[in-house]
Amino acid sequence: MLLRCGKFTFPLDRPLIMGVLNVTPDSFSDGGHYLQTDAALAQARRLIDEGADLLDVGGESTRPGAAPVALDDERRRVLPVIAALAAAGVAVSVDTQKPALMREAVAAGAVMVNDVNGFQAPGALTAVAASDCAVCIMHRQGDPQTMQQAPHYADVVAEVVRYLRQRVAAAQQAGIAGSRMVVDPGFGFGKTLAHNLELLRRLDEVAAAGVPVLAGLSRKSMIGAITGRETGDRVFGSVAAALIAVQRGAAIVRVHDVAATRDALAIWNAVADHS
Ligand code: HH2
Repeated sequence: MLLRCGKFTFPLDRPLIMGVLNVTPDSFSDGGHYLQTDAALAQARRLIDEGADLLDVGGESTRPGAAPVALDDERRRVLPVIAALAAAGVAVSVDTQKPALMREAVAAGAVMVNDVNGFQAPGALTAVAASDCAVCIMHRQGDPQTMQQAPHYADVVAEVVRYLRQRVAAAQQAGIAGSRMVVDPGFGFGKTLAHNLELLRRLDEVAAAGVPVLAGLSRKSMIGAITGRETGDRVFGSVAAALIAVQRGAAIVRVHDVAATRDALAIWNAVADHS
């Protein structure tokens, strides 16, 4: 399986590490640390040196209860970082729900657009269709203001898979080739701990659709609920979760702790039979 991301082509014969770079004041685990462009670029360099294959740059927190960010503010936060990283030859993803910013980010050099809203906003699919960037289509139930109030599913895996299939079909209709697509069950987005665990346990069913799966479990509240640790102290739990996701078919893991994840996946890679 190949993933085409603009000028990059990833063979997906081993799991990829997507490093998280939040240029926000309020992200749940690294908010406020990298709001200045210089600080963001220094962190980006660290993540690449630690072994990230690509970086996901976001300017709007999606944590439960997060306030929406105006287009201009989000633009000011992420575009200079994306442009600088792209110029340095880094594969950059933009984490945004706004079609206007999707276009601008791709023009600035982003090679993936990661939309936690599954490209449902009017104009989102057309904003990316004509480019050659990859798209990450994520499932979520509800919006950040309400999504953790009462998540409900009859069968969380079946419903997530059905939704992702529909969005993949919509993306195909918009002219986006399958080789440019990634899907994501959206851990923590309108899901209880039991839903998240069920999704992780049965992630192979999400992967069975044949579209590469991205899993974002890093430092999330499910890790805290199980380990009893605060966000900054969830590295071991997060690495375990990333490893399980890869064992169950994830092609990309989205993580804050790149060095630790890289080592764990190096062991997995050494043991796995890729012949
Ligand atoms: N999780 C977050 C943000 N974007 N995108 C995808 N595709 N999958 C995810 O699981 C995912 C995501 C939330 O994590 P983080 O970026 O660290 O926090 P915040 O949204 O508070 O900025």
